[in-house]
Amino acid sequence: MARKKVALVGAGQIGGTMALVLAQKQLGDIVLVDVVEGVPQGKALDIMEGRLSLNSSAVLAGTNNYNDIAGSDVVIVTAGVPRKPGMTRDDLLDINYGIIEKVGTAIKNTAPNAFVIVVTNPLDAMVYAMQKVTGFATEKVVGMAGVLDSSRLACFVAMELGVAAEDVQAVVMGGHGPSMVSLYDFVSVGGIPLSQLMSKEKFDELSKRTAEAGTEIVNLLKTGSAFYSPGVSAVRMAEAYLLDKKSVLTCAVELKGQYGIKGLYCGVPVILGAGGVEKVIEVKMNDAEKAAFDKSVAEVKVNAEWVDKKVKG
Ligand code: TXD
Repeated sequence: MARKKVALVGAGQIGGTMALVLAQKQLGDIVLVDVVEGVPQGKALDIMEGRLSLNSSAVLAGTNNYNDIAGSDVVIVTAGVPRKPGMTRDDLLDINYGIIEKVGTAIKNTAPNAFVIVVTNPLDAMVYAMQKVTGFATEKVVGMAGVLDSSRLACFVAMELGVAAEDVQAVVMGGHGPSMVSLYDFVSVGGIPLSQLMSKEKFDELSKRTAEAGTEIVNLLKTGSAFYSPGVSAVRMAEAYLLDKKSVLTCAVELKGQYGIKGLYCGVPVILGAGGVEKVIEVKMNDAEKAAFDKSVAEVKVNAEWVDKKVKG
């Protein structure tokens, strides 16, 4: 069976992190694409030279030419500008839309069968734009945010309870912004419902930290935003597709009537496998959670309408 091919469009902080993790997991050969001369080439060669210690035979290449995306099975897009302190994700809307338009056109022309994972912020708007620009089936264009946000909430719960991070499962839904919704009843600690281990008040504190976790890291780093946890989160989605894992993950996908929403991308639990988004899972929320989800979706809708105007030109 021919090796799979993964294109990483954007070879910056997240792109480089994904390249290393993908090489370690040997999920396929990797092409790093960027507009900056030398960066994708240098990062690809650097990881290649580490393959002995990585115990990996993955082949990596770097390029400044979009044509090298050709034939990719998966394309993960981080091309864009990250936040600096004081910026909101929405401040990136205009500049990153322009980049997504360029990159989406290249993907449409060179990798028509690819599963496209968008990471670029503001996430819900950028993945919506990617699907519009490529015209790909919505099942093959998804956004990475919920896997990261759920992982952040799970991390804070694990830290608070003093338990292993991999034993905590959590679900964060809605838009990738301050209005994201952390679901108390959906957190399990080794299969034990969180409500038996932590008060709702304490959970609400952790839920607030989760919604602000991206900003917390931007303020610490000062030069950019989080990249290790976003990188491994996007790789987890690519792995679900490439290995047909049927993973249950919260991803930004287009809703077609589920949750009473049509034609909008936002974060909900889905099954990811070789068919891309194989199923959208409609979970039952309590009234407060549903109201918070609807509020978050309303904010996503504002940016989607902005994208619609841009796409229509
Ligand atoms: O959960 C999430 N979805 C978010 C996403 C989590 C963290 C960061 N989030 C966003 O990802 C962030 O706000 C940015 O919009 C992207 C990428 O973040 P990263 O930290 O990787 O930014 P870098 O290091 O600046 O890398 C971006 C690269 C950089 O090397 C640019 O030269 C390149 O993108 N770039 C391009 N590559 C290809 N084609 C074009 N047109 C292009 N323009 C810039």
